[in-house]
Amino acid sequence: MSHQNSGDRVQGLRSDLVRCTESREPARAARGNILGRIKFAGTPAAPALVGSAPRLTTHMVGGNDVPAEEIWRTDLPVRAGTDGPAVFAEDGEHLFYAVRLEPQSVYRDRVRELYENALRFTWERGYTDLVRMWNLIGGITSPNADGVEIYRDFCVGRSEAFAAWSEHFPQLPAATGIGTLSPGVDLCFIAAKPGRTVHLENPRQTPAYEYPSRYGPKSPSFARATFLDGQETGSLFVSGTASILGEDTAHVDDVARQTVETLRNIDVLVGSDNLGRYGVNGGGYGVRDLDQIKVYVRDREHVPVVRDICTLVFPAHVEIAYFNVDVCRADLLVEIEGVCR
Ligand code: 3EB
Repeated sequence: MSHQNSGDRVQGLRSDLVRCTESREPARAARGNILGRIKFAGTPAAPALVGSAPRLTTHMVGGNDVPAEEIWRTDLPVRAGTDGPAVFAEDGEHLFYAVRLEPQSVYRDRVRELYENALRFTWERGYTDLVRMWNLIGGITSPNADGVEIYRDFCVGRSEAFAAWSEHFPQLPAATGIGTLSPGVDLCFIAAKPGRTVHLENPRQTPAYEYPSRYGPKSPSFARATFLDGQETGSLFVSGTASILGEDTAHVDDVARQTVETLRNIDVLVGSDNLGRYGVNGGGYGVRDLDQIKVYVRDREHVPVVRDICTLVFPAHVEIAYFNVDVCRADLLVEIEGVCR
């Protein structure tokens, strides 16, 4: 399979990650039509159409931190709308879909329903290939009303939905599963028309969907990265990545070593050897090619050390947003995601 030489290239999908200040309205600055926005805010809010573009709001910014917003743009004309409580926009090549699940005593059944509705909607509009999903989960490592950790509770419902839709969506995309600062689940994703995606695993890590049951009754449903073919070189969406080797957390209680191991995991994931295994041509990437970076840090006092390491590794011009939120295992101190283009 070649992803470099097809003549008929679809228009690209671009994103910006911007810090929000009141003096700067980022949405008006850049060219293109807005497909979707993810606002990392100081309070939770329902998804909404804002200036006719869908926006997910998630409570990830506390105290004195500056809110951030990720904006997905396309060159194609966009049509936006609602699907019950969900908002969406599509450009004929890409779909952005966002929905919020209010706090539940037990999440499983409502997560399954939410995901099934989303998958049905996506399939019916012809976006057969999932590209990138974000699962932003309040109280992610706290117990639900039955004493089950909310992340594990969530994973059961998500897994059941993907099982029910496995004939339509046989492959899992890149994803993030991370904590937020308020109860409830914020979900959004990007899907594409057929034939442009390749989903990748990491040779250093057990596929998440094969994690053993000691990490939860149903394994997490995601791939380590998804390549989306497009203009020029395409985009490689890197899932939330942590200091996991095989299926085990490495460097418990050492945030600096967890950060370095996470960066090494990303380096191998996006490298030419790994891309070659999946028939994704081109030179491959290194961790320094990661852009639109989000760094999630569990403990506020760890932010400076994580920031220092990231500042050394990533080029100065790259946008990096730091969020002080829980990670999905109590012993994971840091998680990093981004996009290589
Ligand atoms: C891990 O590698 C860390 O449940 O959607 C990363 C990315 C993680 C996505 C998800 C979870 C998810 O298992 C956690």
